[in-house]
Amino acid sequence: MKHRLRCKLAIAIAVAAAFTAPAVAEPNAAKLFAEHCASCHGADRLGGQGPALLPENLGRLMGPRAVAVITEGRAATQMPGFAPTLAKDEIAALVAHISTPLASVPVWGAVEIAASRVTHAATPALDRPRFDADPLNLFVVVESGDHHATILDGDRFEQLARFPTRFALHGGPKFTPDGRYVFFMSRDGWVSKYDLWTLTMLAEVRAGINSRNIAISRDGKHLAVANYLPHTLVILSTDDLSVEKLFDAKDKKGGSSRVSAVYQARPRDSFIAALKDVPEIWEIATDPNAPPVYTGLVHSHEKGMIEALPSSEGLFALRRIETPEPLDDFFFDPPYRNVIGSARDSKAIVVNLTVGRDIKKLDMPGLPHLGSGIAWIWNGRPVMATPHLKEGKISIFDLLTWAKIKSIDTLGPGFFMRSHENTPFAWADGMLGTRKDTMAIIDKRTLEIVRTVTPAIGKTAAHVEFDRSGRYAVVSIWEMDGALVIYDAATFIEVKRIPMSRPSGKYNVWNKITFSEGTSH
Ligand code: DHE
Repeated sequence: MKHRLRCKLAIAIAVAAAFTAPAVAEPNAAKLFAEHCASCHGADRLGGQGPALLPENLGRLMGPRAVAVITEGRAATQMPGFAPTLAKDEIAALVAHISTPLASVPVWGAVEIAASRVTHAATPALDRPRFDADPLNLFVVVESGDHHATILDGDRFEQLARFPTRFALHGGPKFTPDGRYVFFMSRDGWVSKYDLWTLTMLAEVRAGINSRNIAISRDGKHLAVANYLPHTLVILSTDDLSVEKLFDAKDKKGGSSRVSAVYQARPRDSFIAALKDVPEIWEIATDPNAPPVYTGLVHSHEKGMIEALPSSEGLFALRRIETPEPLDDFFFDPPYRNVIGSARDSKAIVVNLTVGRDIKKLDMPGLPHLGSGIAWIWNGRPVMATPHLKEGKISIFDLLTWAKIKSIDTLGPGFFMRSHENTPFAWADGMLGTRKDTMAIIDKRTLEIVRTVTPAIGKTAAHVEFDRSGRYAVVSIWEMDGALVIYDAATFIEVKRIPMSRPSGKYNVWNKITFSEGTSH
């Protein structure tokens, strides 16, 4: 009897065990992060090639939006979609992980920046470069594949120097007005000063933990660094990279913001900064004699006397321009009177910098890449053209009426568009589409595509820069075993091919220091 009872009990336990679902292990977020995210975003989540992944840096990219980005990837960035690799609960765990504040975010103020400074070499007094190539027709090529930069003689297209850079440079390097020094910035905040006359790295400083881009002042004396982390805009002396000024990026109500980019507005002798999370654009004087911004109360025609911001004047005087919503990805018209910035809901907003307010809202579907826009004169009128990140189109706008003149269909969405004042053609890549190996060449007079070139079948073609005369167009094959392909800009015939490691961007000294029409500034 006892034996039968024991048997029944054993069977009952076995049956219960069989029907109890095995304990499901929770995904290990930290391990997943280390495996899939750390190589780009940093093991400490403080950023590297990708941005820092901290709640204070993610802004609008929290919750479901973060799930969507991890699942599908992010257009126009290096962020891949993880749908094929990660399960839904793993993605949810990662989102929870990156939404958790760090126990402590490192302080990165003027003291830390100064302490990070590294001097590599002294600057010799020279009256000419130590080589015989034209110093104003050099190309600086950023090779993002193995994190190097190459200096090319732009007449012979021969290498003068090649050297390692910091990890993941981003944005255009910036040149002093005489073309002697070039400054680079890495996404993890390092700013490097390189002497193009001696082909030597001079000094470096870490100006931020996660940085966006740099701009140089009109007189070449100051370098502004836009930071996502911390929320600061740092101004360095170009002489010795010491900190001259550090702005906490806060709007007038105290709301903190990432600084998404900073630009030199040459005719205005100022820097213009885009704030990602607050509805303000900043203008910072780089003229030591800049007039006061506001003092005390000012008069408004609509509201009578209104309270103004604290006054500031002279070098680094800060002017805040309020906008209807935060704006990003800027295009400036050539006189720097107006800036167009991307807003939400497929809109762009035109802000007049002279009067300091928004003057127009434009419909801009298909995610235009305004930062890559170019301007020229068409039929006597100033026009701008911009590629779109989500549509195979180039849109052309009249810069006086803001009316859309034409939409040109291309083989796919692209990232960069470039031209030069001495060529009637503009070149646009299609690197975000299925025909990523093509470059559309548009006649700026007829607004028609006149030729499509394919530098290497199946390989990404991107980013064009011209030599100083506009005679040659230089295209990147954006692959680890990539190359620069040099075309005759009039006949579109290839004249030379130079192997390089994912040459992401190339910058001609003359075009940059003269603010050539058709290139980035
Ligand atoms: Fe860039 C320039 C912002 C992703 C390569 N990119 C710029 C500038 C800004 C910007 C504001 C202008 C800087 C200047 O004038 O100095 N880039 C952004 C983004 O917000 C975006 C979409 C998302 C991000 O991750 O930051 C982005 N950019 C990329 C890439 O994924 C690219 C293709 C590869 C990479 O290296 O990260 C890329 N961006 C570039 C390059 C320039 C650039 C090569 C300089 C172009 C020039 O001719 O001046």
